[in-house]
Amino acid sequence: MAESKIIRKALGLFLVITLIACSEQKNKRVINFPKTNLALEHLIPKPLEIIPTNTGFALDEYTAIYTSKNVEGFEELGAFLAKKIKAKTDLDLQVNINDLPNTETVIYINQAESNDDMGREAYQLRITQDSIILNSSTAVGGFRGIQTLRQIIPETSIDTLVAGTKIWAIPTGKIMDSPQFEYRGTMLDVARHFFSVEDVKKYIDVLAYYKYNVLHLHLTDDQGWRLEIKSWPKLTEIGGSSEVGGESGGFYTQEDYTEIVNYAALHYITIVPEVDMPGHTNAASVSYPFLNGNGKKLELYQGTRVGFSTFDTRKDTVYAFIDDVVREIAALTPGPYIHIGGDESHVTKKPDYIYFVNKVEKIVQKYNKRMIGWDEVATTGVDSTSIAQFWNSKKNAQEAADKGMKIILSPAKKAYLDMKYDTISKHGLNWAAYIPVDTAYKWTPESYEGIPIKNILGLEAPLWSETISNIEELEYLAFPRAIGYSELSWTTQENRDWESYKVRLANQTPFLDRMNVKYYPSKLIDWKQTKNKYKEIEKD
Ligand code: TNX
Repeated sequence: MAESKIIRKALGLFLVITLIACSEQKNKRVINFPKTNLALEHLIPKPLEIIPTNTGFALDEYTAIYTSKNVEGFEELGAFLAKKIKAKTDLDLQVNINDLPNTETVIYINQAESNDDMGREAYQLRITQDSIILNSSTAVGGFRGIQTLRQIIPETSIDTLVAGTKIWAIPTGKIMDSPQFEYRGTMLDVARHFFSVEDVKKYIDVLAYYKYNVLHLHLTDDQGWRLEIKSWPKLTEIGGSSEVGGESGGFYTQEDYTEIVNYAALHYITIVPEVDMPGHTNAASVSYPFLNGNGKKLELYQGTRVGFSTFDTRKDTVYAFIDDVVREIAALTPGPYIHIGGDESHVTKKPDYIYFVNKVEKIVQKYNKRMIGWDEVATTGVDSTSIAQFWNSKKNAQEAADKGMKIILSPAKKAYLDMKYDTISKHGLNWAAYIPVDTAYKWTPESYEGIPIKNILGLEAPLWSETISNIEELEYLAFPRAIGYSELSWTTQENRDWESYKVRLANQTPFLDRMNVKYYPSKLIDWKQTKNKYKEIEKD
């Protein structure tokens, strides 16, 4: 086993050397490169270390992509990169062609153990005039590196001296990179308003470009239950039929959900499913009234109040129900986490709440998942292996840290994507704060509210959907702020700086336009003009 690994490595290395030698020989064209450098004004999140060498790699129709073979995921990375290069430049690059390449430059995505342990998502890019070598020990690291490469391919090509051939001059140098935090997420509330599989996939496309690795789906709430549970079909038949504002709701079949999970996995994004309980459960209780613990008449709810519903925490049948739900969801979810909500259970008595969270934690663990809950769960006897998501209470977050729990930072006044940008925002709420683009970026998760950095698993920016009902409205709130949170969770504090970020953010316009993302064109940013399509919003 070990031997064949060494042989494979040696062959891999040999291939790289041969490819580079070939490409050097063939690189006879005279190209007038503009002086490029790795100042990298398009890169978000900013990498750990960049060493520019001030020449250019010619990406053109004679470039070929090679990858390590027989290592899980690497060949797929080659195909992914080719597809994205096609979308940006219209070049059709070949991947892992067998014959000796008729190419002048190569991109090699190479599996290589690194000497220094920089973690699974680390990668290195070495760009010279003839080759781009992307090294990483894992496919996920390679995937993150590919996003960096996508970002440094210039938007426009330059003409060469050979009529009709264009090149994209990629700046040469070296990039060494790895993320600061292990958990870099956003959350989408599909319960208050439902979003289709296609909408979620489009969101994933953009998140992956900024190196996010988690998408948390808030699947259930008072207004709707959005995931088919085969053993309890009325959850979606009844509970899936409503949403905020009286619109028609919707839900994911298990096949739909699996499609999302698989699409996310192709982008090295983990789906975290949330079933919010014991509060926020009106839709479940309307579907199956024995679940209800508030003694009130049940009907579908289309408003936006919170805190009025609860499960009956003292009934065994309620836990049998939760066992089924968790079992089915765990079976559909390859990621390590299940989120049980636990927030704003205002009508659940405190001892009942504590009893409930501890019982549900055991169920989650029984199905080999790690429990996440909103910060209130830290006030119960939870295990230190469970995770608290800090959204509101500093006291709860500190209690979680004292218990040795890991914490996900999502403070509402800094990281809630559903907060309005300012008083004239078209969508959003403002109960926690107004969060303009600079406020969203200028805070320090590393030392937020005195939580020790060793307890911080990472960051998540939640997008609640009381005020948004379609993808354009989703994009208005999520972008550009989610781009800034990607840098807060990936890049170290020393490497972050608003003035630099502002320029790099302005440079995202061509990408966002190409992806047809209707971001909010905040006046704090001097957006690179492409198409003048934001006039309408600008006037507001
Ligand atoms: C608080 S954040 C909630 C949600 C709302 C959100 C709106 C949290 C754990 N609970 O139920 O949608 O505020 O901003």
